[in-house]
Amino acid sequence: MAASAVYDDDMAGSELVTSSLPLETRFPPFQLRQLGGFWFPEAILPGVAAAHARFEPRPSDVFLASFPKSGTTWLKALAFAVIYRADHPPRSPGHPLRHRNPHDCVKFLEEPFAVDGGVLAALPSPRVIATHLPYSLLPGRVAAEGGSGVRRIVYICRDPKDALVSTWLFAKKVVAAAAARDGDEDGKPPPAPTTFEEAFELFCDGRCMAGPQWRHVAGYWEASRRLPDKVLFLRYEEMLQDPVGNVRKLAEFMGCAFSGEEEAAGVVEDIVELCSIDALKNMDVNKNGAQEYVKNESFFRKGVAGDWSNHMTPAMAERLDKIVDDALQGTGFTFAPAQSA
Ligand code: PAP
Repeated sequence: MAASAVYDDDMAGSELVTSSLPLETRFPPFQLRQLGGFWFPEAILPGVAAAHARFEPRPSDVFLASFPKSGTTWLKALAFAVIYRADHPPRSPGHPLRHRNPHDCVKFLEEPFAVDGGVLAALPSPRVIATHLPYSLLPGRVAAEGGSGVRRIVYICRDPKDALVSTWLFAKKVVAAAAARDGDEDGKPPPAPTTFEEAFELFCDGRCMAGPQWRHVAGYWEASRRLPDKVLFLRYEEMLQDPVGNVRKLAEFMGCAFSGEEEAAGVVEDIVELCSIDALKNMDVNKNGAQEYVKNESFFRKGVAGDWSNHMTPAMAERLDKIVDDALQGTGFTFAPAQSA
């Protein structure tokens, strides 16, 4: 299928020839390479190759897909809390989400060690696995339309202007964390963070992690139209407006709808509360813990729709909206107008 064909174009044997891929260095700390029409941090490409070559999906797997900074952490928390609620009732003091960051509860398919380190293979079924890969670059065994069939995929999309702002602010934190960690031990000064204006231009050109954002969204949108039972398409802004309704939808899609007793006991509301940005932000692990490259607190900022207006001029917003609208012509998809922050 197309995904594998695109990917194979950039492969030599079973190894990805990273150095042959187009390079973008203007978005530190990430050095991006272009693969199959999308830009990725160079460091994850071995994980992408491993996922294509050796990942073994199971029929019960659920994949959580997103463009970065579009609600991934929230979706990870919600899906984890929903699917494992029998073992981990949302109110229990020992719930894993009270002691581990959502990124430690749900791993990315393409992250180092996920496939080749046996991290995903060691998980009990049903597994919840995240990915920032676009639909066209999912391993054929995950997204084969026909044959063994597409696995269940939940996609979350967000207004590109808010995703851009969130990405830029997050990248600054990663640069600062790298500088604090490495100092100038290699004799080179730490990379200067990109200005917002530079990040905006790169984003408009599709040159950002997993960009172009609109093509990422359109791929999953089209798949969700073709395969509504296999691909659930959620919007961050709608989840903010109606978290309970969206969590019900998520549970039904994952094959574990809430029972009448659970509804009556308020389990849906408990999950929404457990996974709310305020609750997660205030957990000790998210105030003081860290991932390898950044503090856990960096994943929780405002969590609202429309914060772009505090960082972007109306002219910039209009320009990006037009680029996105033009690119989405013919897909039947539009971004709903974002609310004000
Ligand atoms: P990732 O791609 O690095 O995993 P991701 O979780 O997709 O990041 O995006 C982070 C955004 O989600 C942040 O948005 P902001 O910068 O505009 O504030 C973050 O605040 C927001 N976020 C994180 N957790 C939640 C949550 N529980 N509810 C709502 N928004 C959240």
